[in-house]
Amino acid sequence: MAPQYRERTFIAVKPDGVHRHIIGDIIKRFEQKGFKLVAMKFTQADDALLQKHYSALSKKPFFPDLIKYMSSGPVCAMVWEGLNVVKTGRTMLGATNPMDSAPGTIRGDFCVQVGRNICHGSDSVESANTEVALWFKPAELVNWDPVAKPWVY
Ligand code: RTP
Repeated sequence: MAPQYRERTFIAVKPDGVHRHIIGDIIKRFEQKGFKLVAMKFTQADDALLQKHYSALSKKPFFPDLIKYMSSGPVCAMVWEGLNVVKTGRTMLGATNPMDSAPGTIRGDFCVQVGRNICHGSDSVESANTEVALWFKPAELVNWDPVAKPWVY
């Protein structure tokens, strides 16, 4: 398949999304959009992993609370693939602060506070590649061809 259709992003349902039973809805949105799931893992992330994942935010005043929140329960970590999946995935999530997330987006539909904003999505292709490599081993990424592919592209 042409490389532009092989773009990948890292999406994670955060502990509040898991506790509120929203994993299925988030998967459904990405599937219905036409993206392809290539990896998924239900896991309790430790502080070391989360500190690496959010290293760019380490100087922010909310960093300790962010690590505490993200380690407060399991997360559902996923890799999704498809044309412009990084940018489109961010659009589907909505603005970081749910106060500004449009209705119809995941955050716009399911949450109210920035410190409990349900879902993570990579913000660039470069971050996506780093995050996928941080959360998954190469052997955990499944290469497969969905039957519906000719109708999406
Ligand atoms: P994420 O990485 O989780 O997808 O979020 P993002 O790119 O939309 O936003 P970012 O600025 O990277 O922030 C990461 C997460 O930190 C929490 N946050 N809390 N208390 C606060 O002011 C504040 N600001 C950000 C949110 O959980 C945000 O998603």
